Amino acid sequence: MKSLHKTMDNHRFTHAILRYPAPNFASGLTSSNLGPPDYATALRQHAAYCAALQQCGLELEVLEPDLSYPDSTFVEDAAVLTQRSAILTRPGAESRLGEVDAIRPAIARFYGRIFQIEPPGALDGGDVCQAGDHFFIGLSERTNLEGARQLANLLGREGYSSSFIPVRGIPNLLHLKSGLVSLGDRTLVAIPAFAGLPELEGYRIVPVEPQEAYAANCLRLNDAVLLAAGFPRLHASLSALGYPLIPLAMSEFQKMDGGLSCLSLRF
Ligand code: CIR
Repeated sequence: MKSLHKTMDNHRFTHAILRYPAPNFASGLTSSNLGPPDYATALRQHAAYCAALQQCGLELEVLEPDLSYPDSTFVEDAAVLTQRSAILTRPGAESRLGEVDAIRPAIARFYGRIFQIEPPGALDGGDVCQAGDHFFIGLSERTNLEGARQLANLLGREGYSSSFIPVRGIPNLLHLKSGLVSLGDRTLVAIPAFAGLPELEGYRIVPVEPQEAYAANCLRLNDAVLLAAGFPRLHASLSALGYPLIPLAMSEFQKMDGGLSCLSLRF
């Protein structure tokens, strides 16, 4: 097992696990109505994403494409990685359940403490937003109360606190982290549906305008922030806060309801 860089700041990373999009990527789940993704463009966008992670100093483990699971490039949903342990999830979409066993060996190369969400719990990693030693867990179409409770218990045993945020019924929002992201420094990026929640009191909120909602799913990696290209208002807000920004074309992943964070597991 390789040793991990340990720190209390959950935005400092040395490694990431990813999976190349499979040729049947377009057969994955989507609700976007943006048309089918182009595979060659998706591969180019994925390569640029990998290069951005490397630019931020991360060492990458990129797994082979897996034709059994067209959504498996969205590795974030299959696990929750913390500085203390790894928790394999139980994705809420039946077609994605097998992604967990497929990624387990890659995680076991780095983590000795591995836990698992058990039935009837369901939980997607996209519903889990870590802000320092606190976790916001979204209750969505993919994550049920039982899954959220199991995760909160496992995290609690590791010394982390959690709170639950309702995500169901918010239009065009698949996961909590599609609309609520931690940048560290007690700063959260939030769409209007989340910005005023009492659970977020005490945090500095970077608001995302409704027409730029897709860009909310940005990603703080060490000193930089990765951001979907083409969203000038959020770009300006984050720039004003002093974060070096790396804009990335994400169109083909957006067509499949995926954002920046979904494409990697960072640790
Ligand atoms: C799905 O519907 O499961 C995939 N097409 C997209 C998953 C995106 N994952 C994420 O936001 N964490």
